[in-house]
Amino acid sequence: MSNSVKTILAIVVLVLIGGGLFLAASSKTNNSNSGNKAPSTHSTTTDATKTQTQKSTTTPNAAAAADTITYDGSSFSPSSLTVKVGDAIEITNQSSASLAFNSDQHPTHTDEPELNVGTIDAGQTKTFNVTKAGSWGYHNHLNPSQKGMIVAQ
Ligand SMILES: [Cu+2]
Repeated sequence: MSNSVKTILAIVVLVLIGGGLFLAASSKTNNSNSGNKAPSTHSTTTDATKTQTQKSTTTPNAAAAADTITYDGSSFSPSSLTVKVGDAIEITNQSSASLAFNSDQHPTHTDEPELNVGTIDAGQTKTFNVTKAGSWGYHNHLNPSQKGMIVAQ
């Protein structure tokens, strides 16, 4: 009989230990669940940040379409154009004559060679980029008194 009692006590002890381990495991699982909730909140915040980043990336692209210079035969408009570094800039020749769009200084055109777009026929548009920050003068090489400025920030 005493052996049977010991066996029963041993089983009870094992069950209690097992139950304790189960509870401990359960509370760990709960902890890890609540631990998972916090990162998922963070990833939601990250997604929102990504969306904002994409929006702010889209905005300069939309503004890039407005980075245009027009030439009417006597002057450039606007006379000074401010852009973000790397933005595409369109130069449209609205005159009835050819335009030679070149960087200052005339005649070497070495201030900012990215502005050396060259000949733009009447009615034509060319696109270029300025990848160096600064204030860059340009002119019509065929009539160097016709000047303009691009400010890249
Ligand atoms: Cu020139």
